[in-house]
Amino acid sequence: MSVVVAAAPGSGTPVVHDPNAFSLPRSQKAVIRWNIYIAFGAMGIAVVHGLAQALSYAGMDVLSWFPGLKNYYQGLTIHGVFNAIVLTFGFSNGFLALAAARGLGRKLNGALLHAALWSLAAGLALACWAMFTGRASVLYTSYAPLQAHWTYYLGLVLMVVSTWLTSVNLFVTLAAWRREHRGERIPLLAFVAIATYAMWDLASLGIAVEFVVFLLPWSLGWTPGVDPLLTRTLFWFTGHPIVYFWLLPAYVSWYMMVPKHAGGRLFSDSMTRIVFLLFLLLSIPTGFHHQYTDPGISTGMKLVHLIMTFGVFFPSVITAFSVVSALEIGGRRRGGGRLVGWFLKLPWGDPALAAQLLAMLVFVLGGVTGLINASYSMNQVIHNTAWVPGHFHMTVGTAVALSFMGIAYWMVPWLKDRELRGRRLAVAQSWLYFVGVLIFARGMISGGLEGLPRRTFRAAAAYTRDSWDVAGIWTGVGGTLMFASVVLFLLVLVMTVFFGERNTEQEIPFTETVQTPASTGWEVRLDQFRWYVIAAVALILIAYGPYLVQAIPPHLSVPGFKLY
Ligand code: HAS
Repeated sequence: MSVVVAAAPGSGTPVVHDPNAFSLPRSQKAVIRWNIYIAFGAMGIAVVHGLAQALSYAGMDVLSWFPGLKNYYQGLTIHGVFNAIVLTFGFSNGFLALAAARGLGRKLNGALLHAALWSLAAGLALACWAMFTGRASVLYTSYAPLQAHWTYYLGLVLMVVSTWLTSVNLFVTLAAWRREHRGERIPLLAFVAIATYAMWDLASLGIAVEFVVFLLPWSLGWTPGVDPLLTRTLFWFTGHPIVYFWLLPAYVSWYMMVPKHAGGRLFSDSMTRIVFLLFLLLSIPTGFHHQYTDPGISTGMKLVHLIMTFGVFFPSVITAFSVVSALEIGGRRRGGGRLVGWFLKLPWGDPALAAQLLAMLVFVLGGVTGLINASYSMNQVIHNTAWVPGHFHMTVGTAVALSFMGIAYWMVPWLKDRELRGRRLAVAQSWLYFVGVLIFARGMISGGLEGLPRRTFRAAAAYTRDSWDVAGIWTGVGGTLMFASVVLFLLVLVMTVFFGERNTEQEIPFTETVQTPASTGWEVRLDQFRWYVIAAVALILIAYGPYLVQAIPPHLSVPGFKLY
C-alpha cells in the first residue's frame, strides 16, 4: 500500500512514499517511548487522586487512606499538575515529534530529543518533591499569593523548557528537510505537528515570564511581594491557549490518522492547514474569558477577548465537519449508507479508532459547555462552580485524554515493535470511560447549575444543599468508572509492552487527502509560518497591550501565603 504525502515541486503530481520504508533509530524510538511512559505514568497517579475527589463530591472521605497526604488541596494539585502538565507535555513531546519525523520522512535531532526528555524528567522530579512533601498545594493554576516552594516553580519551568526543546527539534528537522526539498510543500502531517508547537511557543511566554520573573524570585525571598492580578493575567495568557496545546495533538490524530483507521480520506489539505493556522492566530488573545469576574481589567478588554473566544470556536467547528466527512467516506466504503448507516459500519472493534470516536462524541458536549462559559452573563452563573470541571473533563479529560489512549493503542506497539495485547479489553475500556465521563459530567454540570462550588472538599464541608446530593452521587459513580477504565488502559499497555507478540512490520497510520496540496497559487503561502507568527503577535499586542500598559510597573506588595 502507498501513501500520498506531498506534491512534486511545480508539477502537482503526488509523490508516493512507501510507508514501510520509514523507521527511526532505536535510541530515538526509546526516547519517544519514555516520554509516553512518563505521560501515562503521571496519569496513573493522577487518577487515584481523581477518584478521591469524585468520591468527595458524593460525600465520601477517603483521603485518610492516602499515606502522607496532608490535605485535599495537596491531592488536587497533584491531580491537576500530573494530568494537565505532565501527561500532556510528555505525550506531545513524544507523539508530535514522531508525527513530524514521519511527515518529513527523516529522523529527528537526537541530542535535542534527549535534552527535552531530561528536562521533563528533572522538572518532574523537582515538582514532585515539592508537591508530595506538601510544599506546593497551590493547584495547577498556581495563583499568587498562595506560595509554593521554589522547587515547584523551577520544576514547572523545566517542563515548559522540554516543550521548547522539542519545538526547536521540529524546526531544526524542518530546516534540514527544506534544504533538500526546495520549493516543495511541507508534508501535511509535519505541518500540523509543527504549527501546534509554533502556537505553543508564543503561548507559553506568559507563564515563562510569570514563573521566571515573578514567582520564582518571590518564592526564594528575593522580592518583597507579588502582584496577584498581573501574575494571574500572565497565567491565563498561557492558560487558555494551553488548552489548544492539549487539544491539537488529538486534532493531529483526528485529521491525519483517524481517517486511516476508518478506511476514509481527509478531504482538503488546505482547509486542514488553515485550521491549524487559525489556532496559531486566535488561541492566545482570549485569556480574559477566565477573568470575567476579576476587578482591575476593563470591561472593554474583556469584550475583546470574548469576541476572540467566539473566533477560536470556528476552527473546531470546521474540524467537526472535516473529520466527520473523512469518517463518512470510510463508513460508506464499508457498505454503510443513509444518514447514520455509515457511522455504524465504522470499524468499532479497532480500539485506536473506537477510543477516538467516543472522545469526539464527548467533545461535542465539551464544546457546547465552552460556549456557555465564554458568554459573559452566563459565565456569572457557572464561574467557580462544579460546572467548570464538568466542562473540562469533557474536553481535556476526554477529547484529549481518551484520544491519547486511542493513539497509544497503535503508537506503543509501533514504538515497541510488539502487537497490541488485549484488543477487546481496550475497546471495552474506551466504552467504560465514555459512559463514566457522561455520568460524571452530568453530576458536575447539574451540581454547578445549583451552585455546587468547585475546588471544595465536599465530604468535609460544613455547608451543603439538598440539590447537591444527587449531583454528587452522579459525580462519584462516574468518576469511579473513569478510574476503573484508566486502570484497564494501563493494564493493556503493560501487557503490550511486556507480553505483546513481536512485530516489526507495523506502520504509522496516516491518511491521504482527496485534494492533494497545491504547488502554485495562494495555498503555497500557507507554509510560511513566519507571517502567521507576526500576525499572531500583532493580535496579542491588541488584546493585552492596554492592560499591560496600566499594570507595569508591577506592584510587588502582597506577601506569600503558605498552606504548609
Ligand atoms: Fe474551556 C474553562 C471556554 C475548549 C479546557 N476550559 C476551562 C478550563 C479548562 C478548559 C481546563 O470562556 C478550566 C480552567 C480553570 O481551571 O479555571 N473552552 C471554552 C471554549 C472552548 C473551550 C469557548 N476548554 C476547551 C478545550 C479544553 C478546555 C478544548 C481542553 C482541551 N473554557 C472556556 C471558558 C472557561 C473555560 C470561558 C472559563 C470558565 C470559568 O469561568 O472559569 C471552545 O474551543 C470549544 C470549541 C469546541 C467545539 C466542539 C467541536 C467538536 C468536535 C468533535 C467533532 C466530532 C463529531 C462527532 C461531530 C465547538 C471537533 C462525530 C463522531 C463520530 C463518531 C462520527
